[in-house]
Amino acid sequence: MTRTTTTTRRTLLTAAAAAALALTLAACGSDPMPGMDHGAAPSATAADHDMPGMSHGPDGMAGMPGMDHGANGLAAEQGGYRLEGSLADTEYRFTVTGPDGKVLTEYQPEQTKEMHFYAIRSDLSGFQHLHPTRSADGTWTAPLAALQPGEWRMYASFVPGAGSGKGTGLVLSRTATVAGQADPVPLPAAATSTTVDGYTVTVAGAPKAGAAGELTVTVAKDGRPVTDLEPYLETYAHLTAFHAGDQAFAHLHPEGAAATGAGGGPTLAFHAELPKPGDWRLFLQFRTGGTLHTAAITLNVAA
Ligand SMILES: [Cu+2]
Repeated sequence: MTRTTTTTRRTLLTAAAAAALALTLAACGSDPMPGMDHGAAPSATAADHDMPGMSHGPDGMAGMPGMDHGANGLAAEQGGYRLEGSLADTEYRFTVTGPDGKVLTEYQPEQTKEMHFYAIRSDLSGFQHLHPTRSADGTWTAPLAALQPGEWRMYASFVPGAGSGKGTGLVLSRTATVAGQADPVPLPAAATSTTVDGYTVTVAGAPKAGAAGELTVTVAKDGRPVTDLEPYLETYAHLTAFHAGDQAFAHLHPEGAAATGAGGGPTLAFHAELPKPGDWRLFLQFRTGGTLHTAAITLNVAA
């Protein structure tokens, strides 16, 4: 018979909802908007691995085999749909090939658009979000603003209107290199608020990686709540996020009904499900007086 050892039961207090985020307040540095930087347009070269004219190749090379699911926007191919693209100067031209090997020409609009396109540099600077045009043969053209030299990732977010994945949203991406000396922009420290065009944007919520949570965003101007947000893509704010390090992508959808008329704000709630811990760069886009504003803020997501 052995003596029973005394077990000390330690109750670990889970810091359940430590209300305020464990985020450090930013040094309030006015976030540069590199995407809007129309400085020296570097000559771009098509990325090494983004060879145009390879649209019918069977699943080879690019793409991330074995990462069909949960690729977080980092794969060039998913569910049989494959992105091919090339960058020439600041124009990114691309196609999506469907499971049948043919260029996809049918799409289901989401948030009013058949295609949502994003570009971001590997240091998460230079965010661009645009809606390319499609020609009858299925080729998309995205006219980008100036791209600083460096490694970029181009994302196509869409809902196929044909094929086995019809109706299921996909985000595919590829990298592209812009020639020139790349000057890395340090990722701004995690913060709870930032300013853009005179608006102060405050983010609250403490999402955990891989778990459903909520983020709320409050918009103020001159110390007063903003209540005249206009609909932009059927929402009062469009929120996308990119993971520091690997550029994983997330689109945070607003909770509640679609925005129909002007008068949104000041607080907007988003369903947050960020798949990985660490820093994420959030880009919040909202419209007032016919002008689109893009606020950028870093959010740290706990494991
Ligand atoms: Cu879009």
